Amino acid sequence: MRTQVVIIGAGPAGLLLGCLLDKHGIDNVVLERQTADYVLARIRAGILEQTTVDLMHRLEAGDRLSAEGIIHHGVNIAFDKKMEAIPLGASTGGKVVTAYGQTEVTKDLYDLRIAGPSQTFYQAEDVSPADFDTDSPSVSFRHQGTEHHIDCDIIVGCDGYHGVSRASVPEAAITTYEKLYPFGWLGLLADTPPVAHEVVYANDVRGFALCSMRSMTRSRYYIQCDTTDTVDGWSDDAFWDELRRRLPAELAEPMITGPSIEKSIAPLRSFVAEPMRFGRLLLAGDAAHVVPPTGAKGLNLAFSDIHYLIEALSAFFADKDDSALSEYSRRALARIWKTERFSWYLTNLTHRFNDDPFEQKMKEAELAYITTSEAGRISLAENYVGLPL
Ligand code: FAS
Ligand code: PHB
Repeated sequence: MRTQVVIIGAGPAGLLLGCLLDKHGIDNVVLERQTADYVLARIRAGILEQTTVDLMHRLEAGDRLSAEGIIHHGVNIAFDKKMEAIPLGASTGGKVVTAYGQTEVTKDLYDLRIAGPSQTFYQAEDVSPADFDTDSPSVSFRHQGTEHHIDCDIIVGCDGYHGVSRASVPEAAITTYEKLYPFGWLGLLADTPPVAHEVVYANDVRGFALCSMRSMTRSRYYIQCDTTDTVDGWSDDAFWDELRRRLPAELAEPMITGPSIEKSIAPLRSFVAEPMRFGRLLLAGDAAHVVPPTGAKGLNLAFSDIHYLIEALSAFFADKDDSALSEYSRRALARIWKTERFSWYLTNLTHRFNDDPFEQKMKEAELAYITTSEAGRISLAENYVGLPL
């Protein structure tokens, strides 16, 4: 087999890139190790920056998003049992964010992909990129018992934090930065009306809590939990009781609870790999960086990588212009590091994990500052809606 681009991973980054390459008439193959059902069932992110929404419309894959997405003009910060609203549009020239699950984004891209001209192999086993330090890279894999070998010009690793792409790069060629947080997020999805129209981040003495949604009848909640916690150790009732304890009365009292339709625990880490190009192998999305979900940035950062990458690949294949590919890493990392900072900042500010009384007083002062100062609110808003591309 031969193609121009092999994409490893059919998560949101891989599918977005595959669909954009189709639109640009660049041959490509996507290799995904899981089944399509498995990928489409994953419950993850929920808040989209405008740049992400724009990319979906650029592909004409944004109709359901326009119909079902919930526009948020603000975000809420709760502490000391009171809630402060931070307007987004007022201080960012009208920018907003949209509540629309990553699950739905992936489904919309999947539907577009399978209707397109290019091949996507699900349940691709032992995917192995090779010779990406030459002008003739290739990828081998097994599918339904048959060994395959694809010669290509470019390999893009969109295979997430645990993928094979970054792991295939010689250790001496890559530098990684990582921070593990001493807590996790226990998430619950329920067919109950959201307790608030816009996202609420709560810093309570008992720990962090987050109130979000997938629609006006489906809520998404998270509470900070110990890294040793297990889903089985949290009954639905225990989750709801703890969530309400961490919220101001104006939210806790009217909250409608119900049976969970999904419950999971996610570890929190900050991670960046530099650079993001190794000859003819490029990394994008969680394969290159991970943020704690506190800033709702993981999915959006994956999309901004692909925004830079499709420009570089179009120039490379149109004019054999390698300079744009060389610029990819620098352009993407500039936005990645600023977003890593915001996600790390908001995680530290809203979670309880350091018993140092002085640290706690600093957090309380910062919360008071960003909710009462125009400059503080603008800074939080411009990061939350997403920094310019
Ligand atoms: P993904 O990890 O989504 O996709 C990678 C794909 O590559 C997967 O389908 C995987 O099966 C495949 N793959 C891996 N290894 C392979 C191999 N060797 N061969 C072939 N395929 C391979 N972000 C938020 O903004 N808010 C959240 O609340 C949030 N919650 C999260 C919860 C969890 C448990 C995780 C893991 C992430 C969460 N994120 C959240 C971040 C998440 O949304 C990611 O940023 C987003 O999925 C990134 O998309 P991709 O880069 O496509 O990576
Ligand atoms: C979500 O809706 O899943 C969500 C919202 C905001 C976050 C993280 C996750 O910061």
